[in-house]
Amino acid sequence: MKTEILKALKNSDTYLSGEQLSQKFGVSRTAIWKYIKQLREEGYEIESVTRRGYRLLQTADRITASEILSRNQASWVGKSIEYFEVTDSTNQRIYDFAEKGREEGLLAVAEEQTGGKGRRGRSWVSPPGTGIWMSLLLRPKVEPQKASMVTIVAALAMTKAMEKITGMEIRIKWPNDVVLNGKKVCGILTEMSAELEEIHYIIVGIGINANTESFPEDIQDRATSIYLESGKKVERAAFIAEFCVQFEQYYERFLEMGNLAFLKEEYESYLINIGREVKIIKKKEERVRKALGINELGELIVAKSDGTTEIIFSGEVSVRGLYGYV
Ligand code: BTX
Repeated sequence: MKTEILKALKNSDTYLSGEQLSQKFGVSRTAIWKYIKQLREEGYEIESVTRRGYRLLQTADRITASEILSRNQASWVGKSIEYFEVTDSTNQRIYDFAEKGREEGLLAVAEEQTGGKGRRGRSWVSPPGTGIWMSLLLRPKVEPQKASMVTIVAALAMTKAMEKITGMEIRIKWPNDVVLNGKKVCGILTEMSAELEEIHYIIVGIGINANTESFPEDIQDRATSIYLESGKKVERAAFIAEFCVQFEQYYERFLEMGNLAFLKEEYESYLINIGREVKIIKKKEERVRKALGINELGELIVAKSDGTTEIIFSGEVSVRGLYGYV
């Protein structure tokens, strides 16, 4: 209801009276007033003038549940949203919700993370108000070995969404970095709770540097944002909604097929290292190989100098360009 009221206010260039809103939505004027109050608490500036009604003054770039839900055309991904002004990590929030039995498709979003997590114990810089820090809860009925494929699905869905929203050329650095002009614009961290033969749930955590204006010195050379590259601010809620639609399509297809053969070609068309030499780094050991593409499990296929091929599994290695991040 709150989302519907927000939509109505957005679509109206004039005042909407409490009476009009209460008739339109079939609830009392007091109920309307309560929803308006909640929207104000979420940061919306809603003017109210006696005998005229309510008017939305400005739509800040918010990523509240109402803001995302009013745009999300997906059928189940991100149709239930938990919003946090500040939290340690949205992956942690989804973990707690998952343990309480919450439904697949639940999305947690935060304006700011104080303990944003990267892979293998690394941290993710998540300042307030500029990025998109979100995590999605999934409960796929597939074997635990297939969980890493979900990361590939998410990376491709994110790339498509970003391409659509920005019109820019987006690339993927295997397995799951989304790259803009040679720098990391988005990272994905997939975590799982499983038994030997069964997945309880998967948490797909996604960090997107949407409108970030600057980065800490130690990551400046590798990190970028859509704003820094395009000079334009992104409407974050619309972006999240687009991702939900894209992800749902690819993910459902993945569940149907049971592997990634259906997206291999498309994923490879975005793969930044394809046909190039890359460094495969495993702990302190480095090997130089030529990246050929991915297989239907989402693993990287590389060639040695003698032409024989090797399969790289994402779990324990990093892939870098010969002279830098890509
Ligand atoms: P990763 O391990 O591939 O990347 C982490 C590395 O990237 C860091 O060590 C640092 O060098 C660099 N880095 C840190 N912050 C940023 C940033 N904002 N932009 C670009 N580079 C950065 C990638 O891990 C997975 C990141 C997932 C983040 C999401 S946010 C929502 C969810 N909640 C949570 O705690 N994590 C995920």
